[in-house]
Amino acid sequence: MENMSDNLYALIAAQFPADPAAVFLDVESGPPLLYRDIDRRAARIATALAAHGAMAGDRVVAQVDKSPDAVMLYLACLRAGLVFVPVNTAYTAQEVAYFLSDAEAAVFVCRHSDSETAEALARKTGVGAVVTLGDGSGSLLDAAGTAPAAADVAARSADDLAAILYTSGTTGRPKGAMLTHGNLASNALVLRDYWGFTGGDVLLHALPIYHVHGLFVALHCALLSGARVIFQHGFAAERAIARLSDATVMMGVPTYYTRLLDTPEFTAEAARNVRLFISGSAPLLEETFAAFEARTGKRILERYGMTEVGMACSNPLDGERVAGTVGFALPGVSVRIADEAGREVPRGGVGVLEMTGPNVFSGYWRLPDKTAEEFRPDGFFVSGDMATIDETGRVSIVGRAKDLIISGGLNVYPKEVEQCLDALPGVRESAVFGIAHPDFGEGVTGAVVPDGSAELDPEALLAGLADTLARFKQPKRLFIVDELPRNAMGKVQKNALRDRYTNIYTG
Ligand code: MLC
Ligand code: AMP
Repeated sequence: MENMSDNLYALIAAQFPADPAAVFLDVESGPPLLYRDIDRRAARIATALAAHGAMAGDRVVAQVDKSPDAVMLYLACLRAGLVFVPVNTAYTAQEVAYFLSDAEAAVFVCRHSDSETAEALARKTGVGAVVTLGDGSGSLLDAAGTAPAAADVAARSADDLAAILYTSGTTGRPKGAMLTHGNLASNALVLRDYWGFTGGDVLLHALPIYHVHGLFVALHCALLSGARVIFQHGFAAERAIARLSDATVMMGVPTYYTRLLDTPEFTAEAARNVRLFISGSAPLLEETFAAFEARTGKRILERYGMTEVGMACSNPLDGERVAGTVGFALPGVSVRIADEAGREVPRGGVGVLEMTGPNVFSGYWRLPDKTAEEFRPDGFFVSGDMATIDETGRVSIVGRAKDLIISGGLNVYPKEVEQCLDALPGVRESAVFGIAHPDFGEGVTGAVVPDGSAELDPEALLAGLADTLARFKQPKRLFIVDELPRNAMGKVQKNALRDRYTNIYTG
């Protein structure tokens, strides 16, 4: 039975602080967003979306810059029972077209500067309406400014969709992970309590808000505790350091921590008020953990998650934080290590990490076969990460069963990049792989075999990817080779390529 309180928005609104002056988003310029203004603004944006024909359950695709308005758009979608589909602002029009048509978007919210391209995309993909999120004509906020507030929070059950987040995959074709109100609410409550968030916390937020980390993990912890958020437009070490003394918690991908450590102004004094530095989305090197502790006297808390499951494991707030591990399964989450056939391996053994819990997504949007492939019959989701669990239950991620590169906390599936390279004139085949990179953790790297029809130039090949692939997916280095190393079965040996190019970024 539907229960209004299963709408995540209702849970969030129930935690708004009583203090009318309480700040939610403390922005770099302009007035802060106060907690007391959230509901009225969300209700008005909800009305404006409804005026464009968006009804509960419809998808709203948003490719917008990080701003308080973008956060309000998310909250308005929750409130109205709309399914929020955030899209990385780095994605090209070609990439976005896929999401728009696959999600059958009712409304596409874009940047003002993209409105012409967006209109064309919308016509091509059958999207109902295109609106912008800024000043000027066609702005959703203009319409919302004069709109009456939508009356009620939409009734939603825990199983209703709150968001779809697209992740790529080993087939090179993006798939939409369906996250329900129940998934997001359960994970948010667990994290708030596990990490000890209170209304006295101040969160330094420099992450993008189109992925799980910045959108759900960070913002939900703040919203469910009435905490203040120092809301920065992207990560820059100097700007982060300038506000760090006001913060009690910081969340980031490992690149944020290595960039802080590369900045001499980042000192123990600068970090003194921060009770918790949290890292995730990519492996935190043990040397980074150690250097951070040596510099600040604080031990970074590493946690592990995925778009499909939110957060699954975390080092403890009070107990020992061990470098190179991601801690314990969070309350309510069960984890196990299995072999390829799904048989559990003995404690201490290495295998694929599988998990289940109220946080685990309800499947890939309109891909029931793909969904079935990634779940075991007893409901455990197969992560594709290689891991081991020690006798105390502590989990360490030791590798990946999936062919995936994580660059600066962003996933890049080699297959997708290879397909784009292979489609360029003069290319017979290609292989894309990750090489250790001092800033991004892994640098996307490619080897290309010419088909002999033309002389290939790495620069020209990279230019040929500009319109098809987001910048962060484009190889940082490309090598022209006579052939790709293969094993007896004809399979490309990416390990051999990784060995061949091992020092190209670290010198
Ligand atoms: C930007 N570039 C990247 C990149 N980000 N290249 C590779 N990998 C990245 N992650 C490109 C830029 O387009 C630019 O290209 C060049 O690299 C240098 O840009 P920059 O100015 O140094 O980049 P910057 O804007 O500083 O961005 C780097 C970053 C950012 C690390 C700060 O990517 C970031 O905030 N990453 C966090 C991503 C995130 O939130 N992940 C969570 C996913 S959720 P050029 O050549 O034009 O100069 C998830 C689940 C979980 O994974 O567990 O949390
Ligand atoms: P995404 O699909 O963008 O949500 O990325 C999820 C992937 O990020 C996981 O499957 C892991 O491979 C990786 N990941 C997230 N957190 C960690 C971590 N702490 N250590 C190692 N890998 C991580």
